[in-house]
Amino acid sequence: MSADQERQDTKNSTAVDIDVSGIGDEACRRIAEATDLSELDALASEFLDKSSRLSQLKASMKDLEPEERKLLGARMNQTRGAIEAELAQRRSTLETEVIQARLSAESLDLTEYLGQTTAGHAHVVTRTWQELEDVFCGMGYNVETGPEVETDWFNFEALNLPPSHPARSMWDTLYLDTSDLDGVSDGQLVLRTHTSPVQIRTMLRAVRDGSGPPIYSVCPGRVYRRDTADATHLPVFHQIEGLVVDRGITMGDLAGTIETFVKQYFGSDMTSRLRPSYFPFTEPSAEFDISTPDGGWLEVGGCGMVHPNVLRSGGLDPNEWSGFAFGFGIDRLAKIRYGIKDLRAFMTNDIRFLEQF
Ligand code: FA5
Repeated sequence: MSADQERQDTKNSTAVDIDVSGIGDEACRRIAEATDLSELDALASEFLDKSSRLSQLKASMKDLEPEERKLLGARMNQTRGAIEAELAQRRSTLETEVIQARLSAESLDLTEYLGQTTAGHAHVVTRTWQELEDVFCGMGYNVETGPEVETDWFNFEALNLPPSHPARSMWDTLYLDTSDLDGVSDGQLVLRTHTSPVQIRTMLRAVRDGSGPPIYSVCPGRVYRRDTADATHLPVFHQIEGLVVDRGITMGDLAGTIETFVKQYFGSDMTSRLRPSYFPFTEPSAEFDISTPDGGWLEVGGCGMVHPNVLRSGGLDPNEWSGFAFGFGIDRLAKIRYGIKDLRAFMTNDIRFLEQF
């Protein structure tokens, strides 16, 4: 090869090399500046397709010396690799940006700012429930719970109310449709009409786990009746049940407990009285009333000495143990305490009513 020819080839190979670097630099710069995926796709085909400048340069290398072709070929592959890497990195950045933009466009702002900074508080019935628990816990009572769906046995039979006992009509009962339940005959499941079934559950559990008697417990909870809502009745309301079982418990203990509770909850100038009444699960039974400032009396709940048959249902020997029980309506108590005229106000969820308490 002549010196001239050699100089010419060197010039050619250097020119190709410069072009390759220039293309690589330009490609990387434009890829880094691409603002969306379609622009990136266009750049990928501009710089890597068969018709790209790199491919054209490759074709023009056929006239170079093998050694130079090899060197430039390697350089070209390197540049191609760099462009591909730049494309992949930019693609991943742009894809992440697209996802983030979609997420922030689709996210819902569920905070409702009403321009007020006051916190809410528990419903007045819930607060009354909690206050009652506190009073009885302060007197040494435990808090018990029971299910709202009860068996006929717990709700009635174990409480000395066998099937077709006339006193069952004292509670307008909601029965559950059990036709889909294997082995449960109709009329066996009820929405509990009172919290008294928890008396039985408490005694049975105390006997089973050996924790009692003595038993001093209260059970607040929701109860259900087929009562039409009016100023003094709700079909779904709340009761608190009290149960004491110990040795030598008398009606005097019951009266003293009620009086202590009334003074603790309503104030020391309030008093209580018992009036004879009838409940199948207590004998003797009474209604208890509290005094009103105008000298009258308000009925609050029922109570009495636990019937021997009820103690037996709870697994206890009535010759050894005696006890008293009481049950009253939490909603009616809140009504008296806060001077509310109509029980239905508790159910309306009218914020103007609720925020007064
Ligand atoms: C009972 O439910 C008895 N289990 C109470 C009891 C327990 C007596 C232990 C003896 C021993 P009664 O059906 O009277 O009794 O209901 C008790 C209280 O629940 C009532 O005094 C009243 O305060 C409240 N109450 C009854 N029905 C409704 C109603 N529909 N809406 C709101 N409160 C009610």
